[in-house]
Amino acid sequence: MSNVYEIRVPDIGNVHDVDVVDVAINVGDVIALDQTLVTLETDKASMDIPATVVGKVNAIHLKVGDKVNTDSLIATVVLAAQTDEASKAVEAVEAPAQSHSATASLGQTIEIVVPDIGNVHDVDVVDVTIQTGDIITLDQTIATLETDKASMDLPATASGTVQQVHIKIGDKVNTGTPIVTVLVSDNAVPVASDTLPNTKEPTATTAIEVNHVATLVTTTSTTSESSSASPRKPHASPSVRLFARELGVDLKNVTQASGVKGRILKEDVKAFVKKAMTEVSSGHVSGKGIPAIPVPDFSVFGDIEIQPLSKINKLTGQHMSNVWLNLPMVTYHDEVDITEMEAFRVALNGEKNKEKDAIKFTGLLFIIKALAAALQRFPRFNASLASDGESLILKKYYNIGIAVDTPNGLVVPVLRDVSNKSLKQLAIELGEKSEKARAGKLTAADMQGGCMSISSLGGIGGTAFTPIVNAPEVAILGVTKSKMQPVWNGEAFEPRLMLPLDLTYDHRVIDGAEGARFMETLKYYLGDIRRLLV
Ligand code: CAO
Repeated sequence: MSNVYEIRVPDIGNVHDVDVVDVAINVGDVIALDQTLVTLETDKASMDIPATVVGKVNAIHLKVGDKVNTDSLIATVVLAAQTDEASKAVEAVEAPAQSHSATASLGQTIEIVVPDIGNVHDVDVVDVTIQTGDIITLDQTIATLETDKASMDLPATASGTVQQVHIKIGDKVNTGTPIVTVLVSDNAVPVASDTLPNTKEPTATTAIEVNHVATLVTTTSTTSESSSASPRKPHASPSVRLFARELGVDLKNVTQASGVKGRILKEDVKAFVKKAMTEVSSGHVSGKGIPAIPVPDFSVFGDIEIQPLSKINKLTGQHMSNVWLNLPMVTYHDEVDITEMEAFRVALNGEKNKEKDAIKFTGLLFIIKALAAALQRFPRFNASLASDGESLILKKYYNIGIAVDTPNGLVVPVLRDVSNKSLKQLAIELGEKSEKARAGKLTAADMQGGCMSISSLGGIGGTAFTPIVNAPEVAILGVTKSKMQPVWNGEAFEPRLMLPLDLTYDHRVIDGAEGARFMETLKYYLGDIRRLLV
């Protein structure tokens, strides 16, 4: 015998032009007995074709997307050792076929059983798609069985009402195991013997697997060419299903399916796991699973009134909770001397008040300008963390969100391109946006595209607070009420107008020293706003 061996598709029964959906080997690979070489798939079942010899792959004769039949050439292999049993296995499917028949007629109660699944035993039930009371139709998938080499959907062999389901996920079944009792109600047709599988007696261990998968393909494809009424399950080969199960991955959650016909590949499962791990390690976790806080019946303590939350309240609450759970936040407090800035602002308002179209300049406008200037010097503050936590998205525009208090709750309209706008333009825009906000007329576009936000409570009061970052932004500036304070100038105490500032930042992106430097820069501009002109 030549030491070059041709591995061919084993007897796959009564199906033709079966899709190759995965080729798991490359030329030059040393393959082991039973190692999966390729995966084939029909509408209803899939099978891994295992190596029947040990050796080095010399050539591969098919590729993903090809259609193959029994005996199609898969690969030529230079044998490492003669493996007679394996060789026999490829040809070992000559035993006489068994045949089964079943009939059902209207009004009759029948039991659908596991069809002849060949020489395999105690096969796992991995899915049961029906329940008592369901109306099922002929060919509808009612359960899925799986070995470590193949999976198959079991189709209904009659239409009717499910009276009792005899199996559940996790059970082990064999040929003839009852699956379901059905009261035949419509379209009940005899299941002809030639639509059930031919089974063949294997002669070697490898052949058992080869024959087994062939049987599964035959069983499922020939009885179920019509479309199934059950919802579509994730498509994956048995080896991928096994792989996913070992990792505890529910394939229903794997949305990426890069294989042929939307099939989930091993790489997709790996990518899913990697993403999940990255999210955990980078803090991108939802925080779900935290026990809820019990709410007692307060009415036992006195009168109460139930006030429904506004839509904005609920959305803000959800967003704030998500941010709180996902971001490690630090708040840095400081104060800045705005005595000169305030003098300028008052003077400006005095001049403007003489005009007809008087615009009110509040301190917030100066803070917005100073913040944009600081952001230009600290690009990490003008950034967002990529969703995989692997990179920073640096923004080259300077849009500032302003938290606005409205009767319906907190909203954050965004002032765009603030570094290129005058104080007057910003005053007009802020006036319009806050008015629109309070009238409940902000559009989604009005609130998108912010780089960093300001929450100003200065018109109300306060000495300090800890604002929550409006993620995916990475920082927020809080402002509370300015007040005159005695400040030591080296020789004496001087009355100065001091403005408290609170800088909360995402510590995954910004470290403490950078946060402090950012604040110093902000103070530098606010301490003498002429510096904004430089
Ligand atoms: N220190 C002292 N006085 C201040 C001040 C400060 N830091 N900030 C504003 N003021 C004064 C203003 O000068 C103005 O004084 P006059 O009435 O004498 O002119 C008064 O307070 C009211 O200012 P304003 O609120 O109308 O204007 P603004 O530009 O400062 O703020 C806006 C605009 C829309 C941010 C504000 O109206 C608002 O809604 N703030 C609430 C934001 C909020 O709820 N944040 C919390 C978010 S976290 O839950």
